[in-house]
Amino acid sequence: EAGITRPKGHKVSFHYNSTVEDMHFGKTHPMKPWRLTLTKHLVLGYGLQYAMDTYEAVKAGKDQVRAFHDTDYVDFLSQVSPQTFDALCQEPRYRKHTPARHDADQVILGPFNLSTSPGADCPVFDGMSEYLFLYTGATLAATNQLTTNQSDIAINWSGGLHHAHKSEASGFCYINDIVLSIIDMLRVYPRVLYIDIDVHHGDGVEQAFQRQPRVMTLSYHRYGPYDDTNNKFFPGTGDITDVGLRGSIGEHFALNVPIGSGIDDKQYKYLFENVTGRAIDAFKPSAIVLQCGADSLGGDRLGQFNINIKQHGECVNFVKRHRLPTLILGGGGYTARNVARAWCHETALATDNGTKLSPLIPLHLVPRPEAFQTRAHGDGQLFPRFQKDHRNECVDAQLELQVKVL
Ligand code: ZLS
Ligand code: CA
Ligand code: ZN
Repeated sequence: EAGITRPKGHKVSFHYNSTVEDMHFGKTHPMKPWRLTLTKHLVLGYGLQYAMDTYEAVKAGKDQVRAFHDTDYVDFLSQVSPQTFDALCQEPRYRKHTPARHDADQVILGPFNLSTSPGADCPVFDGMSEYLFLYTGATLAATNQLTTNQSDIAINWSGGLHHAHKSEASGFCYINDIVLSIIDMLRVYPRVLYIDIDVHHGDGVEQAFQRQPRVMTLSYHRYGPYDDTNNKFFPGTGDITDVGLRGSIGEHFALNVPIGSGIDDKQYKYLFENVTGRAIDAFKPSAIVLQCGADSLGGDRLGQFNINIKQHGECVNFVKRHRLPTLILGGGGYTARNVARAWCHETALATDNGTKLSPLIPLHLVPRPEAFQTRAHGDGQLFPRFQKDHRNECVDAQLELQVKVL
């Protein structure tokens, strides 16, 4: 069986910082950053680092985040922790952002839709500030690789947080790294197409560019009431009639594909390839941002679709065939072992190694601790830190994959 090779006609970069793995949104919270540990270990276990350039991400600067977000919100995010939250909320400049309100579950919310309650979508947790600025830094570094022509495809599985608004966290998203990336891209590319295959509507990105005809947003998502209550599937927007701000020059530069529960591979493929293909033909993007939320997979803890890793990856392949500068981001994904399988597979597809992932993990490629030392960038080097605590889980995921993947 052929080993992992570097892709022939294009260059791929991979942006990551293992610090994000240590974060915990809370015991019962569905967002588990350790899914990124599993992903990293599968990627390294298969030797995919040799097919691309891996870069250790650094934190984004506050000034960079202000390109989209409100100054007060950025300052708050950069200072907040479970320890500082209450005192910060008392500061006069933040009080105007703190209307007395609660969420649909009667959880009390602080400023910017943040809360220290474990029952909140957007909790304040230890190390949160570092986590937010790191995933954003990774996306901006990946974007820079593309805009400076140093990579053709750039990957950040820790990014893709599509619900965050200008001055409000929403749906597990605090900083909208996607919007920040597209703002950077617009300095170089005439037109950017944003495609979102997360099971949720990419509302934050759509809203940010609702008046911008140089950005087309296209989201595929579960839409509609999902049980016998009146509750809508989060965030409740993204109807087919939603096409960008009416009367503005951005009208018709947003596309939405609302979908019922249980969609299968064949149906998804039909929708994705027809709509995306026609959007690309009509809009003629200069670059593409693809949000690969893995909660559209069957068996996801929050999602309600029924698509397999194979079809999820076919979306990546379809986009890749257009040979445009492409930023590949993560997003949702709440059944961690499947998230890791999907994103490792999609890393392989991006590097033209899609047919080479044997379901039998080559054991000599399981990363050894000494392999995790920092080396100079640019020659398929490995990540510098080894998370001892996570090692067993990761090996477990690899063993499980021998049986199930593809
Ligand atoms: O796209 O449905 C909601 C909003 C609520 C119900 C949940 N409560 C906590 C707040 C009010 C109406 N929120 C969704 C957000 C989904 C975000 C998806 C992000 C992305 O994949 C991109 C990363 C939601 N669905 C499920 C939950 N929240 C949820 C489930 C279980 C829990 C535990 C922790 C917290 C409270 C109990 C929570 C949220
Ligand atoms: Ca979506
Ligand atoms: Zn989602």
